[in-house]
Amino acid sequence: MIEAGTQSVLHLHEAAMNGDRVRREVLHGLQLPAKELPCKLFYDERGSDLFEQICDLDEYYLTRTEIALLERHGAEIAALIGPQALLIELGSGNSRKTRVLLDRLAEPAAYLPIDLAREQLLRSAAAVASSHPRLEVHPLVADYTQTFSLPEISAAFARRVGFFPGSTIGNFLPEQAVSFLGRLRELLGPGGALLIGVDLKKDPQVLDRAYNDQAGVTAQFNLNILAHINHRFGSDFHLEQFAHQAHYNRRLGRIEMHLISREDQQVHFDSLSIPLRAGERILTEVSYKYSRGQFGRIARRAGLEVGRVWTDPQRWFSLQWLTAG
Ligand code: AVJ
Repeated sequence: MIEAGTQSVLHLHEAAMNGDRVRREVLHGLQLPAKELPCKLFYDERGSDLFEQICDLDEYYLTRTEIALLERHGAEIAALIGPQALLIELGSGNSRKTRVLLDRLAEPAAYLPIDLAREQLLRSAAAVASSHPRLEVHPLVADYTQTFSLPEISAAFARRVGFFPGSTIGNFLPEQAVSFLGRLRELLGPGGALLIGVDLKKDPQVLDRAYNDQAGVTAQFNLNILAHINHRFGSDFHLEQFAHQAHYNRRLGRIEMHLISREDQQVHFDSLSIPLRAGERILTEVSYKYSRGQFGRIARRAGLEVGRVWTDPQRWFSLQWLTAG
């Protein structure tokens, strides 16, 4: 616990991280006929930093569109959330969007940001705590894609409200999205609600540009997953032997991001030697783009009811208010 004056403002919680499970996940993915890596491994310190740079790119319309929606409809959103809410943010990153929300809320009871990137989580939680001295801030280092439980909060709160911005829900396969949202509904409990950012279907050219920026930041972000894995598991991926590729798969309605092996090569992971052919791909991320109808069906299958949906004039991005009933 970190003390500020006589007031305790920041309580750090760490879920026991199962490093071995992540290792097995990576190993499994590299041995599949179509190789893949878990996209949560993008976010080490450097990856989180690169992602923030992506958010500021001209081509990456998602972040600025979502922030504009939060600003424009903040009063209405705050009224829906109501006073004394416990705000739980999934994948909080730098908490830029949270501030827009928190600043409009009536006496929020506590803020519980969850993220895997420990240092960034602590930094942004500390910043929120110092600008909101009456707010209890409970950063939780955890992988929210796995089961986790919420820490005890001493503040009394009226309801739990989840905040899941950025369209990170698009990283799940639709079936996984249903089960994830279902678990989230249980976690939020009766009276709970979820404010979620959902990227919408649009001209594939706009999408291709958003994931293939001119400055090459997304390429660096994609390649960094290999550096992170090398650092964490002692493997020997050579980053210069891989190329970034991202494209919109119209049939599946999703961006697919790959790393393509530039030549025949062997990668060593644990005691295994993994062969990669020239041109072979490793799938590093999928990012689904939903129509309002498609996402509504996913939410309902998870037992959530779709309330207000806010979109920008171009209908590129949506913020949706889902209730747990
Ligand atoms: C943070 C998962 C929403 O899918 O758009 C950005 C990650 N990947 N550029 C997305 C990402 C490539 C991003 N999410």
